[in-house]
Amino acid sequence: MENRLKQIREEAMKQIEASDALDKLNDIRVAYLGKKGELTSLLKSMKDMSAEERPKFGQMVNDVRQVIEEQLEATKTKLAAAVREEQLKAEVIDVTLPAKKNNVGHRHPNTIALEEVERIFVGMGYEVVEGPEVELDYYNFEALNIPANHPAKDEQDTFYVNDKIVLRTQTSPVQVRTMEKGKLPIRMIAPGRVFRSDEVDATHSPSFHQIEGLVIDKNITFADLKGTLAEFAKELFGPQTKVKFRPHHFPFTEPSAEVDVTCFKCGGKGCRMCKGSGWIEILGCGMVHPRVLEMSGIDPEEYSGFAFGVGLERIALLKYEIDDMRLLYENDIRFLKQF
Ligand code: 2NM
Repeated sequence: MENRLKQIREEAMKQIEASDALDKLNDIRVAYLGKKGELTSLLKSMKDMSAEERPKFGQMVNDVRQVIEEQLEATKTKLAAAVREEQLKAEVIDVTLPAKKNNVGHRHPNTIALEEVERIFVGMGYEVVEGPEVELDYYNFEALNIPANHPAKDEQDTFYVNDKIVLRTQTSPVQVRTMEKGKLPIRMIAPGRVFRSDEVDATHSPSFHQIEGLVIDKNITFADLKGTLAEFAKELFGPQTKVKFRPHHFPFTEPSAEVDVTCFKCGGKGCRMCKGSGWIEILGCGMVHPRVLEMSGIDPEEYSGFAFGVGLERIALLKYEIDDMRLLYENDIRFLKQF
């Protein structure tokens, strides 16, 4: 019996040592320590022993059981550590690999031009004010001294929501709303989207952007307007830039003018950019019509002011030498990332 016990112990130890997986260890446990295992059947055969032999042998069997259990436990820990080690090796991350390239977008040429214009006027003390794109006929036309029979009010030119509501055709309604509030003086620009019922081509779109400016204070003269726009042109197109005012007509200003700047490409000699003339038209302006001031509750005897409007796309096309406005709206990344 004792020999058999020694044999069981050695066999068990050998098998445990040779096992290379956790489930094999469990098989060994069942085979030796389980209900029908080797040690259990040895214990059962103790019934044939004498009373003094029995406790001694029982103790020996228990010692062997304990040794096997301890060895199983130690091997289990060792194997589990090995499995974990394998997992870690398989999941290893090479932190020195180059990162996945993150495609960062960038500003649209319209946005770059807008921020440039805003920077210039904010630098001169102007506020940037926004307003609704869907506007009352009153703010878009009537309050700007545009009469009911004016061609700009034709459905050919203006998108009507109904007979009182339009998609704004300029951002001057924002100026009117600001004047109505009654806080003077005013130094503001109103950038934003405007709508006109135009066919799409290289220089037209039914939806484009304008930046309009307005200054109202006591003793504002045409000289202030000229000085302001001359400064603006120099900041936008370079210090050599000169401006030229040509008489024009707008219903909301009197007198009114269109403004040309010397071609920033040829300096005024004449080139492809300015179509040989040396001048490029950039904006419309004038002294705010006394009736416009009056309608918004400002006394034209006490206050005067000037206003101007520039097309944002026109500036972007000029500044970045883009020859077709449609490119600004197609969102082709190969185009957009050039600016
Ligand atoms: C332009 C040209 C001239 C203009 C007028 C006003 C207002 F509200 F004060 F009457 N805002 N903007 C104006 C004047 C706009 O765009 C070519």
